[in-house]
Amino acid sequence: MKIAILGGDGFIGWPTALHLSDAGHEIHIIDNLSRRWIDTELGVQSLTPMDSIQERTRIWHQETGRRIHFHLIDLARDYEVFKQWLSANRPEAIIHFAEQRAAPYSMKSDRHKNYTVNNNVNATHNVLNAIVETGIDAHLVHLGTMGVYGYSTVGAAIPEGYLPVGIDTMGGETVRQEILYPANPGSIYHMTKCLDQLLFQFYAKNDGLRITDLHQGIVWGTHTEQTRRHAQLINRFDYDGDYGTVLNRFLIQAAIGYPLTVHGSGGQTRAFIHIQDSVRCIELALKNPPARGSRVEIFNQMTETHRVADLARLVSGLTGAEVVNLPNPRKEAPENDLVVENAKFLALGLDPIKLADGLLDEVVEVARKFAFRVDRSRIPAMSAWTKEIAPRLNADP
Ligand code: USQ
Repeated sequence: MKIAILGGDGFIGWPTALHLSDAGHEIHIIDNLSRRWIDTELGVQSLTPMDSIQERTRIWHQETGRRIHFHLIDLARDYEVFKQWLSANRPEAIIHFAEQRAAPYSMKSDRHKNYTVNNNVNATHNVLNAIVETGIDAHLVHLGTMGVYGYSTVGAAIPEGYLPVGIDTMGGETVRQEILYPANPGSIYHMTKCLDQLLFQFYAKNDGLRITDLHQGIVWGTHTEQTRRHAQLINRFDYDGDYGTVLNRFLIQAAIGYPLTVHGSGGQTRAFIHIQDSVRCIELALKNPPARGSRVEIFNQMTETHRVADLARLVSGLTGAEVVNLPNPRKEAPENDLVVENAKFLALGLDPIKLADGLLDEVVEVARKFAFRVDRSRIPAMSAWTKEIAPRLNADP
């Protein structure tokens, strides 16, 4: 298949590009390199040393003989350029990762809120608009988030996108139908993914576009089978207070002797998935497109749930790291339960990698190898969800 990977230079985009290229597909990365610019803005860098996208693709060609093409296009701002590219190249599938993906970054200031909304919503709408306008028959696979649901459940499992409801009519009958699960975002970033869902629903209904939305949990790990093949194919690995996600942060903190930064009591329960499974799920979704004219296909892309405090205990037990409970920069429930249905990917053959499988050690090893690159002052999460929370944050645990 000819596949366009929008945001193919990012944390999941890059290993996905390698995985699908390895599987024999023709890969075109479209990226505005914004993630690299944000590193510069924040004054942080990936724990792992990353080469330019051009150099990465050169090494991939040298190692495998396969080419990954790179096109520098800003989807949110260069609609006409993207439309022309689409019209000339006519990919059979488009994978859309091209959004600002950090909740803390999206909450930093009014400017960051505006940027995240403008960038994410425009990028998604431009893709949909351009598919219709060029008339190409591409399956769109979007990386969404578990965060569209909110995380509290009332003992019931979160279904894969759609909630069966019964509506009482005036005539006393009960009509059964399935609705999009009510959106309940916890940050501006998560809110943009909720807005994306409505855009998808409209374009599937109005124009018959074939769309798959992957509601993904928190990714952990860094290597995939392909990124291991050469030092210069290494994936990015974020540890800072804005872009580092909780389990990877704990593993890096443990590796450099920094206390594990639990927000509040650590009673927050979240869904998780290993990066290798993430790229496998994307391939499974590509192989199983919805029929033209059907509703948006939604998968819950996660393999297990864990409480933040339990993860800290696990990492501490593995490494001897100290655990600290910090004031929570976020406005979120101090505790929640979370049960999630994920039967669809399992039925398609996903064999999940679990925390218990021993790959945590591998992440600690990577973290130890590059520990000299860590700026400890960038570890605390300093982006406050509200003006009231800001003064309570403590930079130095
Ligand atoms: N947390 C800590 N200590 C830390 C960092 C985070 O206790 O040092 C807590 C947070 O307060 C939160 C939980 O861990 O309760 C998860 O935070 P996170 O930064 O790991 O994940 P989140 O902000 O939810 O976002 C990440 C990705 C996002 C993706 C989302 C999936 O950045 O792109 O959509 O995970 S999900 O969480 O399922 O919505």
